[in-house]
Amino acid sequence: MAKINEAKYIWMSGKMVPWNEAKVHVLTHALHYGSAVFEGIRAYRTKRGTAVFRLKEHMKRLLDSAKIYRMESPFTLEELMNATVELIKINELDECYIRPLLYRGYFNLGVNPMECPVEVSIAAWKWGKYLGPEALEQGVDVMISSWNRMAPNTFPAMAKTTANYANAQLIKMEAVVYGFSEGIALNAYGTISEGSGENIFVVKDGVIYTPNLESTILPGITRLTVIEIAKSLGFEVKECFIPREMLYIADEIFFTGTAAEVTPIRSVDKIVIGEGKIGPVTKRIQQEFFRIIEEADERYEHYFTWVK
Ligand code: PPE
Repeated sequence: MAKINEAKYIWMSGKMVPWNEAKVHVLTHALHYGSAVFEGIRAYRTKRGTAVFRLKEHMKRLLDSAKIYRMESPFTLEELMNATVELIKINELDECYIRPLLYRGYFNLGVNPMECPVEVSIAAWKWGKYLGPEALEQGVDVMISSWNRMAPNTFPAMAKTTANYANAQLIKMEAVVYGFSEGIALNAYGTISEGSGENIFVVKDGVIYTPNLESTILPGITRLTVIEIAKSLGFEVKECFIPREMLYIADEIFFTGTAAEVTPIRSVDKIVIGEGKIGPVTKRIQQEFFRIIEEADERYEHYFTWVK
């Protein structure tokens, strides 16, 4: 992977700070105890200008994640949304990935985070294809991880906390070391949860399945979008528990995520899925996803927050 594509400014608790000066103290609470929540958002260049995709839903999820961890955001939903738009403008980005972070800052150490101030940063930069340049067309090869997702009532999966990504890193590193693009984790019940940074969908006999919220997943905003798109195209979508072996006999499988967008999976544990390339249902949904964004389809106006 190439080095991060530096932009000019990072928004830090209300100020536009030059990229190289956007620093924290080494005793920042979040650095020691995973006391941070974050988001990943994309802004796209559409035919009607640059727009942030589902910004409100992402910022709501950020504040929900904070609430679960008893963190009070010093900024409102509207302030965070406005800061994001201002940041994209000042950096003169026409498309980018956006990373808001709410974290416990510098004051004292010890597990109890309550006295540490809650700080907020938002960064934006250009980020290419998450699972490699050919992933969207060719599909990716994945493995079932030997690591499970968190058990219920341990680390809440519905909170997008940095702490959850310790588990995600174990899943991702194992997959990469073994020569795969990504790992899929089972949950504590032994059924499918999600990839290290993506939700998962399975197509079997024309029906689309995706793990339910009880399966230990992040409630993905791309997942939600894809469910809406699939239903609008006339597909039946079932949110349910999915057994591991259902992946092997699926007609198609694909990942969804802000970074991964809609990425087909062509093999799992070296078992070829369907024809071993992007399948017709995945293709239809992927095309519709990118069409809505490229055209900034007015029927989906609520998906877009305009930058210019
Ligand atoms: N599950 C996990 C564990 C996850 O991290 C993501 C996003 C998703 C599902 C999909 O959620 P959504 O983006 O709302 O559709 N992962 C983010 C971070 C990836 C990273 O490497 O960092 C992302 O895609 O931005």
